[in-house]
Amino acid sequence: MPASEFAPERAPELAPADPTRRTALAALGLGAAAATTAGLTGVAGAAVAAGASTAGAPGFAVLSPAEAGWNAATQRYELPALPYAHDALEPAIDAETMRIHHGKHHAGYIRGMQRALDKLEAIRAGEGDAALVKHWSRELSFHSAGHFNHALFWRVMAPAGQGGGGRPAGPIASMIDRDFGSFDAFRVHFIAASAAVEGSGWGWLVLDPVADRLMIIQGEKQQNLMTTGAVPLLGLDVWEHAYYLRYQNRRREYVENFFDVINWAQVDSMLGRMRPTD
Ligand code: MN3
Repeated sequence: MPASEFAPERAPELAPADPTRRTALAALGLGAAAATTAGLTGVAGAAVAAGASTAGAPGFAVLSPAEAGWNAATQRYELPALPYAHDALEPAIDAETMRIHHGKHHAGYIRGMQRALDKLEAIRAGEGDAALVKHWSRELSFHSAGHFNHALFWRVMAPAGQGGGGRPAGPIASMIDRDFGSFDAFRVHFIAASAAVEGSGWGWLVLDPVADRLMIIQGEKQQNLMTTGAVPLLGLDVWEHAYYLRYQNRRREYVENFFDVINWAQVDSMLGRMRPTD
């Protein structure tokens, strides 16, 4: 496809963009396609608040811009700081794993996401290789989902006994009881689903906002299998880089110990952002 098709004559009219729109599109990373593919990119699409003006808008407010590392001044994503020390989740998750996972892996997803955004922008401007749109689009999908997945992951954990572990309270507890039968039944199901992800991926507790119902699903890689429209509320990274230093091949043990550090108040808060009438 010739580059000119990526630089339609009317494009300059959109450039000055109202900042809200620009922020929303940038936050979603996928421009106009984002609205229909938010669920597919997953967490990438659904997890980020698309600018302050849309607070409370269904589907786009699980993470605040600050939680997602969005710098409105530079219009770029940055690595959000961990809300606790590297060793704060011991013994469930060791400090060295946290240091590498956050400082290297998560940072790498953000670099990959920004690189893809920059490359696609260049192609739209006629400066890049238009034949690589598919490549950079795949890169964007993978890395942006990787970024948002991790931004959410850090937030849904807290040190054991200091916000982490125990049982949920509030609306999230009521919904878990309603949709899974009991917290214990939910726990067994979530552990089984997370432990059984094929290869690298995630265990997810998501809200189906249409049925207003919770579901447990699996994600492969960063975004494959993400259900359309699903709003992520609780995610567990089961890539080997998330647990191998401490657990080696014992993924199930890691998944079980994750329950010692789940920050249920945060999960309940995110549910509330998506169901503001509660
Ligand atoms: Mn990871």
